[in-house]
Amino acid sequence: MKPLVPLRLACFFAANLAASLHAASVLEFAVASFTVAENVGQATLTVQRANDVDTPVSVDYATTDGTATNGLKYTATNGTLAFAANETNQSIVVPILNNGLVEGTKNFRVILSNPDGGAVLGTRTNVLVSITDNDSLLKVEFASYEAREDEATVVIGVVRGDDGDFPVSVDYATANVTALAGEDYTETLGRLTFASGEKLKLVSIPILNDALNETNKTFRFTLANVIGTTLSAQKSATITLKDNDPGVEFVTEKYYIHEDEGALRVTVRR
Ligand SMILES: [Ca+2]
Ligand SMILES: [Ca+2]
Ligand SMILES: [Ca+2]
Ligand SMILES: [Ca+2]
Repeated sequence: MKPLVPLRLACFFAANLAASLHAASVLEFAVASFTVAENVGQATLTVQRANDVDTPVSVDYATTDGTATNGLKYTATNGTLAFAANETNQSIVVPILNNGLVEGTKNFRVILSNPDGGAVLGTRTNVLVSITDNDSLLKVEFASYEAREDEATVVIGVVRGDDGDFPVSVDYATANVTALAGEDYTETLGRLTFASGEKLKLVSIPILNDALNETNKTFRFTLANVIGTTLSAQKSATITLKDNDPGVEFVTEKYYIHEDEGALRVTVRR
């Protein structure tokens, strides 16, 4: 009978130890992945605790780059979450950075570490945050334009497709194909600057008329050196100048004459 009391004590401590292990605060993210649009300002991530909620505990957190880069797509963030007694949820706020670039979805992680106060980490020790893009490409509005040579100008549209929160600028220039600058049109070049929110810019290119009967001629209009967004593959347009001058032609295709008439009158029309 002598060992009875120590055995009882041992059982008592073992039961208490098991209970306290079982009841330890378990800290983890509420979700394993989280999606946020690049223009919403911030991602708010919840860390939750289960089991023991009476004990004050804490846990560290830090972001780490995936395909998203700190300073470009989000702002690196770290710190310590302190759970007071009876607190079951804490939030981590990570600033998300908008831009005008077309880049697809990019991601980073937020990772928990160093649980303190007797807490342990659950299974969701990190969360993958995916940042969706909201921009599309800057382009020439149409791939081809037509104008008669006696029209004063041809007007080319340049359209931006990004969300428009930032200024965008791009170079433009004309180039000869069969139409020649100075003869068929006036060389036109410069840099367009879109203000925030401005979606469309128009470029007028002067057309030069002449009295020559010619075939239709073409020249190109091309964008380059964009800043603030991403340039489309549709960065050029072909402009066709349609001649408006009649040539010289016979009034009819066939003429008949008797061999004894001596002369034939052939009429030519301009
Ligand atoms: Ca954007
Ligand atoms: Ca973007
Ligand atoms: Ca003409
Ligand atoms: Ca002409």
